[in-house]
Amino acid sequence: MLESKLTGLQEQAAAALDQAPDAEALEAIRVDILGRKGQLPTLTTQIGKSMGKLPPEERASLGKLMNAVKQDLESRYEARKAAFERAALDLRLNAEWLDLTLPAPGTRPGTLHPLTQIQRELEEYFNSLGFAILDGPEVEDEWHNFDALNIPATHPARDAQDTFFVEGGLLLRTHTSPVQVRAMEKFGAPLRIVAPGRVFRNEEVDASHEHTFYQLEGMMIDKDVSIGHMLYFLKGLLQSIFHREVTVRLRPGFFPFVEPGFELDIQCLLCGGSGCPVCKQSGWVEQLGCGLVHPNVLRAGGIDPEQWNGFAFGLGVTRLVMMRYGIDDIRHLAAGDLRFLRQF
Ligand code: FA5
Repeated sequence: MLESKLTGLQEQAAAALDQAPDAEALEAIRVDILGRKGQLPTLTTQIGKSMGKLPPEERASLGKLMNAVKQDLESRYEARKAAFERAALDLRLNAEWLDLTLPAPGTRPGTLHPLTQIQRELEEYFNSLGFAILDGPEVEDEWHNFDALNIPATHPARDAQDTFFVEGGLLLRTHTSPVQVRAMEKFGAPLRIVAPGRVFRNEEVDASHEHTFYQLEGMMIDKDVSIGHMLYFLKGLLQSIFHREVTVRLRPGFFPFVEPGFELDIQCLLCGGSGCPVCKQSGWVEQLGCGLVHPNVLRAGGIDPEQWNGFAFGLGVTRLVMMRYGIDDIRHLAAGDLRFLRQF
């Protein structure tokens, strides 16, 4: 009677343990059958109590059976538990598996900054027309930045370019025009040069004004150079950058180092001329200053104005980049934000 109860429990518990669907269910079955107050301990206590009444051989065989059942169920439990643990480990290993022999994912190639790209295009254009490309110092002296360009210390034009002065009478160049003077000093006439570079002004920063920006200076000195020559090169320059017709406007402009002097504006390509923050609602964006080189400047550069003349221009490369790519705020170009720069 007690024996059959024991084997009945064994049969039912063995089936439950073997078929437990997961680790949680298995644990619940263990508690129900093998736990301290589980079915097996309860039955064994019951059997223990009535054992005294049994003849000794029966007592011994019942005792053996009790142990065998307990061992059987415990080992089934352990086996099932180990199977679940192995499966969980396999799952994790599969998910976390890493092939260290695979080649590393390729690094993304960088791109040139749009300013560099346009600067190179400009250099290529002028180089193809026989202009040399020059560099000049960013920390300049007053002579090259102002005096030699016909802007003496007392001249009000000095105020037009709010200047960062540094120690020792030097300054951060406010334009690339000092390279005109350095080129004349070094090479004399005739001369065809362009000089790209960074310039600095103590400016109020807004959508179209930076305190640090890029210009490209151009100068040609030869015999009988006219405004017609100058316009030929400037139109070619814009054509080479925009690859399409752009509407330009030439208006008189005052720069002490040219006579006559002009400012060249292009119709704003961001708003098509209807007005926006970049063109300050005017429809036009100032791109460059230009004119025929003033005799005083030729003289300062050691060139005889009776024999030679020429034109010069100073292009705002940063503004040109804005027009070319439709960039609506100059500050994007200096910020170094890769999300912005990766577009180019
Ligand atoms: C000059 O700097 C003269 N040196 C140009 C020149 C050279 C005239 C040779 C005649 C002969 P201006 O200050 O206008 O001129 O600046 C030239 C260009 O630089 C402007 O047309 C504009 O495109 C750009 N520019 C001027 N100020 C800023 C600024 N704060 N931020 C961005 N671009 C600017």
